[in-house]
Formats: sequence, C-alpha cells, structure tokens
Amino acid sequence: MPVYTVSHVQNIRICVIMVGLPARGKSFISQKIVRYLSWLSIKAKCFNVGNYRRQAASHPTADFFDSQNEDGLKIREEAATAAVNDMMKWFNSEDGVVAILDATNTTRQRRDWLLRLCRENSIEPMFLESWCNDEKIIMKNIVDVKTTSPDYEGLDPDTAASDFMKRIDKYQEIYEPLTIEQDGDLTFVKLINVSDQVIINRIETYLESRIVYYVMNLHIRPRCIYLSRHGESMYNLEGKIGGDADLSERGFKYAQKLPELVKQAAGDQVDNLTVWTSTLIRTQQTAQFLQQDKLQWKALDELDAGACDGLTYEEIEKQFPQDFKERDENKYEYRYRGGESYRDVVIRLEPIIMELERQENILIITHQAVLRCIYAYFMNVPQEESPWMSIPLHTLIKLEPRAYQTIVQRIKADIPAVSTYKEKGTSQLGESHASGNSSKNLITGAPIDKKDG
Ligand SMILES: *[C@@H]1O[C@H](CO)[C@@H](O)[C@H](O)[C@H]1NC(C)=O
Ligand SMILES: *[C@@H]1O[C@H](CO)[C@@H](O)[C@H](O)[C@H]1NC(C)=O
Ligand SMILES: CC(=O)N[C@H]1CO[C@H](CO)[C@@H](O)[C@@H]1O
Repeated sequence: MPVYTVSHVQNIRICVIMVGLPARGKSFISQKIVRYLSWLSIKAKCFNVGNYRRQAASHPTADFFDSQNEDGLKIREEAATAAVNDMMKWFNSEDGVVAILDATNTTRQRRDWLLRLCRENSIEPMFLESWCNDEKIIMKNIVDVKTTSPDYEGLDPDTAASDFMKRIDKYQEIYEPLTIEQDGDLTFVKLINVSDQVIINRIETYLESRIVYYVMNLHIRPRCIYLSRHGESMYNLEGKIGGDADLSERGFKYAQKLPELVKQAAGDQVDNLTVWTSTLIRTQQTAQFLQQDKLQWKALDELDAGACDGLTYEEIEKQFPQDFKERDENKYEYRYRGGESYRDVVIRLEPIIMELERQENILIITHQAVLRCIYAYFMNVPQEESPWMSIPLHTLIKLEPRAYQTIVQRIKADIPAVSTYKEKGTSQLGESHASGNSSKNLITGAPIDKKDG
C-alpha cells in the first residue's frame, strides 16, 4: 500500500519540468527528488534529455548548442521529443506519479509546448527553475560537470571547462527566466542561489507542496553523515529482539572506542558535529564518551516488534509460525502484531531525513532496522533489498554526499560482537558465507546516474 494514497485516489500525476542554464544543479535536484519520493513509495522517474541527445551526438562542442546551428537544433529537438514520449508511456503503462523532465527549457516557447502536452494528458505541470548568479556556486558545478559528464570523457579538464562555459553562453543568449509578471498563471518554484530565496507560485496539490518543501531544505555545502548501531547489547548476546537492554561488556568497549573512530573518520571536523541517538538505553550508553553535542530522537527508536518484543527468532518461529513466514516473504510490508513494519519506520523517519538534509555533520547512533532505512535513502537501495542489508555491529559508516553519488566508507572497531543478521528462511543468526551477497549493498550501493542536460 502506497504511503500517500491520496495521490492515487485522486489520480494525480505531476510532471516537474526543470528550467535553468547548465551548471545550475538541475540534475542534482532532479535525482534527489526521485530518490526521496521513491523512498516514500511514490513512483517517480527522471527523464534526462541530455542522455537522449547523447545517443545521437555523444561528444558535441559548444557550437552544437548554438541556437543558429540547425543540425544541432534538430538533434536536440528529437531528443526532447523522445524523452517526452517515453515519459508519457511511463505515465500510462507503468502508473507513474511524478516524472521529472530534466532539460534546460530556457525559452517560453518550449515551455508552452510542454504545458500543452501535459494538459492534453491530464498531467499537472510544475516548473522548477534553478536560477543562480553566484559565481562560486556556478564554478563548483562546472567543476563537477566537467569531471563527471560523459560529454567530456577523456578531454583535458581545462579544455572541457572552457567549452562548457561557451555552451552556457549559447543558452544564455536565448534564456527567458520565469517571472511572476509573465508566468503568473503557471505552477512554479524558482530557487535563487540554491535556496537563499525561493519564489513559489500557484502550488495546488499536496504532493506538489511536499516536493517544494523538500527542495527548500536542500543545501550543497560539503558535509558528512556518520552512522553507527549501538554497541552489542545484553539482548544481542541472547539473540533477543527489541527491549531496552544495557550494553554487554564488548558493547561498552565499543562505546569507549567510538570517540577515537569518529576522530579517525572526521579528521579536523571532529568537533564540528552533532550526535543524534534514539531514546533507548543502548544508544545513550554507546554515545556516553562522546564530547560533542547530543540530541535524542524518539523517531530513531528501533522498529517496534509488538507481540514479539523480547523473543528470539526461534521463539517467534515456534509461537507465531504464520507471522514468521509472512515476514520472510515480505519483510518490508510485514507489520508485527501490535508493532511496526519497515514501511512504518520509513514514515516516522521522514522528519529525520528532512532535518538531515538541512544539517551539516551529523553522527547517528541508532538501531539495525532504522539504520537500514536511513542508509537506503542515501544509497538508493530498493525496498525489496533494504530490510535484508547487512549492517554489522561495532562498525562506523561514513557517508559523503557528492553531487552525483554518495561515497561510503566503513571503519571497523576491531571489537568482536555477535551477528544479529538473520537470513531468509531460517531462525538462526549469522551470515552464511555461501550466499555471500548479503552485504553487497553496503559496499557499492546504487550509484546515481551521471548526468548533464
Ligand atoms: C545571489 O548571489 C550573488 C553572489 O553572491 C549575489 O550578488 C545576489 O544578490 C544573490 N541573489 C539573491 C537573490 O540572493
Ligand atoms: C563545520 O562543518 C561545516 C560543514 O562541513 C563547514 O561548512 C564549516 O565550515 C565547519 N566549521 C568549522 C569551524 O570547521
Ligand atoms: C532551450 C532548450 O534546450 N529547451 C529544451 C526544453 O525542453 C524541451 C522539451 O524537453 C526541448 O524541446 C528543448 O530543447
């Protein structure tokens, strides 16, 4: 069952049409929106016109983007048409809810064309313009593009940068930004210098307002997010789930070691971070030796196992055989009797994610299921996989969000702990080496598409 059934009941479909010059972070914003909505089970997809154009012209120079270049214009038009056609197909045959059309759409004529198309197909068009004249931000984006865009593969970085700036000039010549005076009847959001100033016009649906709220919270300052489970607990030793137990002796050692691990991971930023914990004893105890500011969140408490709280998996299999089976079959949706499902946890974590987007360096000390959900958001891990990811005890995970991917590093404390990992179809704990792929996601995650428009 989708989270926001409202949009399905009313059959709302939204096309977010990106507007703005190259190097304004449009693809970054597009990818983030798709990741956020997908994490909330709202079917979303990005259609990047640049990727379609590349199939016909893979390494174009700036002249290709001149508004007087007829061959270039034709290829770009065809790419746009192909992207829009695929988008319409996706809406109709795959029940898509939010599509992002990632293109420059710098002229009013282009926008009118898209507007008509959306209206003919009962799709709500929402324009999202990223407008920026802060040279520092633009240069940073240009560096990102020239080092990651397939258009400039194998080219020397200075040549790439100067060609890319010429390309931006070509667009600049015909660019018509959105204005209240001329576009006042459209639904649009205009972000100025990322989110220094935001202009919001005629937002009509709940889902649109959610998207607006989300993009308003994004920032592009460099920062890292650190994730750790609590140290091994007395319940972990006994194989019991839930509860509010103390740390074991080894768990206590991990707590003692944690300040050193954090220092190793954060370097000179070690004092420049805030520690978030749940309200349960084991995360408080794990954080006890950290000197940084601390904040407790009820929303970070472990998945509530309801009637199964305090039982081992073997006991659950014996006492609730049907439940045990159902959970293995669909772990994401299965809700413990009187407790929660992974889906429930994702919903209560939404404010945490929103606040994380706003914040800078944060260390989160929480629990296995909660950590899986947070990790899935940053690494784009699909719902079928996220509840099965292996996140071992006594390991600090460092996430470094970059424009087009998140870099992951795992730092092991070298303090032994039991495994709390349960594979499908057994009540025994521990990872069998035979299957070997359970921790796959932790290492690679799912990289976000490389881009540019
Ligand atoms: C955007 O940033 C530039 C450069 O820092 C500044 O001159 C301009 O006033 C800013 N615009 C807004 C609306 O904040
Ligand atoms: C603290 O971290 C943020 C984000 O990484 C950074 O922008 C800021 O400059 C840092 N402050 C200090 C004092 O290092
Ligand atoms: C100037 C420009 O590139 N505009 C594009 C906006 O998007 C439409 C539809 O995707 C394209 O046709 C245009 O090329």
